[in-house]
Amino acid sequence: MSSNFSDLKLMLRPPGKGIYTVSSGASLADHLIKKIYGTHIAKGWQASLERIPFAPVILLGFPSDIGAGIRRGSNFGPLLIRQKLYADKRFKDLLEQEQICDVGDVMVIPQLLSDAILTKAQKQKCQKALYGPAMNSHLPVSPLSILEQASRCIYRLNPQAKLIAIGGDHSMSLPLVKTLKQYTQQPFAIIHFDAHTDLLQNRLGIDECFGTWAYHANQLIGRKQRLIQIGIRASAKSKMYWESRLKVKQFWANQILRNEEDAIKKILDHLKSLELPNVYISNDIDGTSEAFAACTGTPEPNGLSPTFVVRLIQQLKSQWNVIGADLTEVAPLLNLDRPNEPQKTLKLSVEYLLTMIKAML
Ligand SMILES: [Mn+2]
Repeated sequence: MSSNFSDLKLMLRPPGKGIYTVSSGASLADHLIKKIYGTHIAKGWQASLERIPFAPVILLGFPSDIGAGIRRGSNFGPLLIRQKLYADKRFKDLLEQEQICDVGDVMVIPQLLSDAILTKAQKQKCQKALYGPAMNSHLPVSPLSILEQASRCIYRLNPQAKLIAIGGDHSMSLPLVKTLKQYTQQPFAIIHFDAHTDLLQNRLGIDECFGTWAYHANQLIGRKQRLIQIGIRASAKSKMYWESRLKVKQFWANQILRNEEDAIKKILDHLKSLELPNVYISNDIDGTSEAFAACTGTPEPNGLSPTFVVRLIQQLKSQWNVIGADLTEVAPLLNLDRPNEPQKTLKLSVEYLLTMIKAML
């Protein structure tokens, strides 16, 4: 029990502090953290960690974009989304009612991806940098590996916990699915909103990244059309190719846009046919049309509408146990030249988070 707490305290940082900086950008995080904890930061964060065993929903930030590969910037997702989230009365109410606790950010060394591709010597050097000279050789150092271990610590402290993670690039969903697979007794389906399939087995020889997580997650949950991809519209291969080859289920954006009501019914009918009580939601903001959320690394036009995404998530709540969720690829510092961006993307991100949190309560 206590080692889970002490490990989390080493691997995580207070909200907004997972991005390492001593000068540029530091004031943004300082401003957020002052808003959350006032002047007693260490005490306030400690109190949040101590609520893990009792909190129905646990919020965790993943400020890393090294798993992405084209336009980066989602490392600023957790910080800038939280600025808006903490200003929202609905979120403040959830905090006050102790329905949710924010345990902070994964501490990110921005040049690292996963420990699996580090040399032993490099890992030791980073362990020393992150955790000091004490013997902490059991602790990982790369963002994806820390996320996996931190989520395990959280489930050990609270097996009923429902984790909601703010990214960060989409590679983050794989460690979360790995942990759920380990700690959830029953099989589960994944509702995956995205313009892209993310179904490569590896990308340029890298197994764990934004373009491959769904391939591995699909393997982990046992295929059988349990991975349900919604909003696909930028794929080199056809729907038939992916569905027959990898036994996923896809609902492409063009089909959904023809009749949203009918699409929701078809998706829920498919989910029912799986006869699984549990669902994980992975929400890549680029599943939503570029018109509503341009601040992302690979925006695509003609995508899902926010009302469709929200309504589908709301309907899941009535019949399924939503066991966890993530919001990924929000990159608020991209497309700053567009009118009203990034405020529009951030505002929508808050709506999506609140909808997913409510679906888990
Ligand atoms: Mn995507």
